[in-house]
Amino acid sequence: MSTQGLLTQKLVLLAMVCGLLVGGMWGLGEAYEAIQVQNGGKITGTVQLAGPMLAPEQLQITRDQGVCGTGSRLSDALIVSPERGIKNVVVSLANISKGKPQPALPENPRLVQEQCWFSPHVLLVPAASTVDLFNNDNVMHNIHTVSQINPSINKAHPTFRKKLNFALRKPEMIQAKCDIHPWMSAWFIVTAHPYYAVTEANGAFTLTDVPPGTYTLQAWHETLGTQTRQVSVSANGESTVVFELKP
Ligand SMILES: [Cu+2]
Repeated sequence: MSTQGLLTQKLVLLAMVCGLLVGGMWGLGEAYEAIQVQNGGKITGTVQLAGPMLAPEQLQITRDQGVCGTGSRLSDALIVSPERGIKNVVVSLANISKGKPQPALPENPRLVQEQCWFSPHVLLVPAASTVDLFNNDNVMHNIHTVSQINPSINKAHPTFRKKLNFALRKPEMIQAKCDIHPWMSAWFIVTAHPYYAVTEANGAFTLTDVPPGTYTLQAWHETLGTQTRQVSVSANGESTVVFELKP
């Protein structure tokens, strides 16, 4: 082979390695295949707070008090139940390559702005979906995301436009803020597959129709970070996992 041919071959190889590295880092390139799942199992469990009890942060309401309220409001970033269950933790299978299809949604995933608050705080969005954003307030909002994979969004949401929408195409966890009301915060979890759950107020989660096998189960919380566990799922079986997140 000529020197030039060798060089070309090396460059192609380098490009492939870089592509794999970047793809692996962001969870891309691991194509998910939808199949009919038979004898799927269930993973249930809870996410709990370990260590000292934590109180939610107090957020000061500093603008548009007529609509937004006065004083302070408790953040919904970290909500711990009396039994130490943590709400709004995203629990997902990290390395699943095939399983049930993403469910057909009756309507677009929706995020509502009401009394200067985003609801829900954590929204699961199947990749390639359109998100509907509602302004139920008589004040202007603005949605601002800073993302790495999807285009960032920065849109004013005046009161005369009840609904805005935008597409989120690729899997990524994206924080949304309002530049006008800096206490407003929410998360879009754009998913490549349907094995995602957001924990309830008591920290509970359930994943269903998981093909039998061994998986890495991941729990992610915006301030407490990520924890993973290996979990085996048997045909028609139920596996239970308890995560303990520490500050
Ligand atoms: Cu706002």
